[in-house]
Amino acid sequence: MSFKTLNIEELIGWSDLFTDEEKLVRASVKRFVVDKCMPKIVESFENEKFPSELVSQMAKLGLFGADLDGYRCAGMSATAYGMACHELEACDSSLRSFVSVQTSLCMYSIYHFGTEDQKQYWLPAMASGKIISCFGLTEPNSGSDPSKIKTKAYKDGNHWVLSGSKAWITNAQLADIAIIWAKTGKDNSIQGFIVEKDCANFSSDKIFHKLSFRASSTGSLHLNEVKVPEANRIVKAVGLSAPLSCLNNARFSVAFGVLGAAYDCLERAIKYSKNRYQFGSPIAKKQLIQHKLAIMSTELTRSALSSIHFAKLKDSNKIHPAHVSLLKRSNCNIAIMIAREARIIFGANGIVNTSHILRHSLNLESIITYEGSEEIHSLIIGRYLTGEYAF
Ligand code: TGC
Ligand code: FAD
Repeated sequence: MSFKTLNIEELIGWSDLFTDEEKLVRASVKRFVVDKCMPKIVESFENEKFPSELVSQMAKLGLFGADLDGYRCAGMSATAYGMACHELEACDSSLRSFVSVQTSLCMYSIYHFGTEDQKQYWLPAMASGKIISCFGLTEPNSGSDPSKIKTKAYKDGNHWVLSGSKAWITNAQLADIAIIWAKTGKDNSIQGFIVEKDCANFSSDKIFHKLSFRASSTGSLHLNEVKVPEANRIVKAVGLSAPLSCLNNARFSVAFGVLGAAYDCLERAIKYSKNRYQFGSPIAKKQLIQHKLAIMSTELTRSALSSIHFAKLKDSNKIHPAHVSLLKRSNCNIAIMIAREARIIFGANGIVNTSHILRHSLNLESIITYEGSEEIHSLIIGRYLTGEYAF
């Protein structure tokens, strides 16, 4: 009997759901990843060094500010941007995170809450990759609960004076500017500021010994009476809802990204199973291996299709924070399950960096925590379903 196998792409069957532009974005990013990123990633991960030399090419692909309109941004659909994140993370989460932070957290903060002057000044330079940014919300004693941040800002003439520390900040050591969230005024309301790296008394430390996100720059930021001009206050970024709306946006890119890591693990696991012989036949012939592949591909397909559904809602401005929590939580759980199963299929070979499996798993261990942990997203969904606050 002749039998035609299906690849993952055919099984998910999502290509007809993409517009020509979305297909083009995905194909261009995939080509960049295969040609330029994959040859570097093993070394970057081992040397704990983000491959900064790729930034200008990311900018040329329109990845910075990808889903924003104007200001030299590409104005892509949510699906196109999501698929760009998918392809980047098929190589390594650090590449997607770099883009999520620059685009969905920092450029979005300025785009959505900044003055026209701030947008004109910062966004084109950020879109071109000439200005790199980081997003400072988390503090050493305030992670899941950002309402308790301690960083303070007070007004002094035409300046604001900021003091405090931020922890676990992606791009901390690479960034030219940091979007810093601080408490202001008598009511302690949260406010966003653009802090430039050369400001006096502003410093950063690298976090060493990470076993996850080793190819990403992660660090702390320290502000000791840092003077920031009034022109760098993000005027409309007031209240906790401001950083939380930036998080909504970035969680969406994370949700698409992690499926790229899962896709890569599944594709490699299928290929490996066909070439690895044990007990006289390829392990692909073993029912227990096929069962794993069936579960992995079923869950990936479900996640991929629901991601496209929510991207369409995002494009039509109908997306709700509960949708984003559902998608981020579910996709991360599925991705980590797929990466772990792929590692098992690879046996001992799965722990070697050059097999690209365990690196994905280790990165996903961070992603299940950052941008709202698994537990926090359960509680967000639970709150919307019941009306009860259980944090
Ligand atoms: P709560 O009382 O619920 O809300 C305070 C105000 O915010 C509004 N709001 C939102 N607005 C927009 N989007 C959302 N998703 C929102 N959720 C709530 C809300 O309406 C209210 O507005 P107003 O006008 O009435 O004041 O706030 P809460 O203190 O109870 O906290 C809610 C909770 C736990 C959900 C929130 O604190 C949370 O999401 N915590 C997780 C923190 C987090 O995700 N941090 C991420 C840091 S950045 C990062 O990890 C980057 S990793 C690198 C990468 O992205 O690649
Ligand atoms: P905690 O909040 O201390 O939580 C510890 C555990 O308790 C978690 O399992 C959590 O789910 C659980 N928990 C907390 N509250 C509850 C509750 N009410 N009920 C049940 N369980 C609960 N932050 C930034 O601001 N900018 C960045 O660029 C950034 N990049 C990051 C990059 C990496 C690689 C990592 C690992 C983190 C990054 N973060 C960043 C920080 C990230 O957002 C926080 O780690 C995350 O919000 C969780 O905070 P925490 O680690 O302090 O954990």
